[in-house]
Amino acid sequence: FTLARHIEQYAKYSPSSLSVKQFMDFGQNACEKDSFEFLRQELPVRLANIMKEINLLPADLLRMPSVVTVHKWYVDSFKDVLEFTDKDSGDSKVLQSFAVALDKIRNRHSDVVPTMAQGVLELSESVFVDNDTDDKIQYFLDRLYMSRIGIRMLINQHALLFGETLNQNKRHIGCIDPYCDVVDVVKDAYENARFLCERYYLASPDLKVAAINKKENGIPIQIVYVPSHLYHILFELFKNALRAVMEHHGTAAYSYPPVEVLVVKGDEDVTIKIMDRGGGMPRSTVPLLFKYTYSTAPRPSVGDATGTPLAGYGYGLPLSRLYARYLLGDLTITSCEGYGADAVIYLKALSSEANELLPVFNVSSCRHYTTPTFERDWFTTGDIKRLRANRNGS
Ligand code: W6P
Repeated sequence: FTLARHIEQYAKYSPSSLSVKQFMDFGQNACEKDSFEFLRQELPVRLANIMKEINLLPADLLRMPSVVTVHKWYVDSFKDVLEFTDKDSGDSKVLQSFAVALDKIRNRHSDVVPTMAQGVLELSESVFVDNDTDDKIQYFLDRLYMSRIGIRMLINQHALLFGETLNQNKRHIGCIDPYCDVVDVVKDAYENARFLCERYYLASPDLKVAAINKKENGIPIQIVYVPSHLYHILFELFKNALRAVMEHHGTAAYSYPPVEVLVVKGDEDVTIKIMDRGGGMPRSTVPLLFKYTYSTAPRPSVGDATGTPLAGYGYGLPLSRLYARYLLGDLTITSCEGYGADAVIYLKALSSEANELLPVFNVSSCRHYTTPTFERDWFTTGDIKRLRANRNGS
């Protein structure tokens, strides 16, 4: 049985999407053997599904050294997990070597994001990237990174629940906090973003938080969630908001308008709205904020951990939106040009509804790579001019 055949075999299965509630039940009731038996099937399924898509990338991109490297990591990890297919799950030595293998896999993939960014950069420096290719890259990276978030979640849960991690928060079930206090995470993320802002601008806007918990009056807004994911999203949004305010008002200003945060718990959603008065941006810029092939500042090279404080929108916003969407939430940005911008994070209020959103490789996802984008069915003056120009062969 060749590697390619194994990939075909596992890619026929769809990834099993878990809810936060299932992660909790599993964390409280399952033993290491159960977890091992689940993961040795589920990890190859998730890896094979995304590997099928790597193979469909535009040929130019697939040739880039960084992309070849990332592809190789997936092949190696897929092989590593397959080693356990026929092992005895009752043998504690097997369980121990599985834990070691997972740790190795996690470390191997730690730089997937900057390495893919490097690959995209290599591509744009070697050939002209047309819109079609650009769309395919966007589609693929969203799916690759979402797949990666899910795989790392599974590996982290196994490691935290059955590994010998010391001083772990007693309340947590793996990386899930059953009583994740949203306002606490907001304040924590703001304080750390403010620290960077102070270091760079020697000043910073204040934070104003309001929490509305109508249904459970007076009780803090708590959700069953992965606090590290929420922190990641909030920290990114605060860095952007603080920078916008500082740049818009100038570093010599006497005072700055605060960044205002509203946290509201409803029946279906917990909504976190972050409002800055940083001057906003044109409406046409907003969709670009979520593109991997767009950045307002040159990106630091791979391995450069220093970066600039409050650096340009690298992959921070598209990744933050993936973290929000991973458990069926969302992230939107609305601009009021000349005034400021609002970022809104939506999270599921109920853990039973917070299901993993995972990419599936099938006929439909395959089509995204193989068929060119649709012909436009809305027209405007500029399009007609471009059409005439094309017809004249210019
Ligand atoms: C801006 C640009 C931006 C991105 C993300 C969050 C907040 C803001 N504010 O001006």
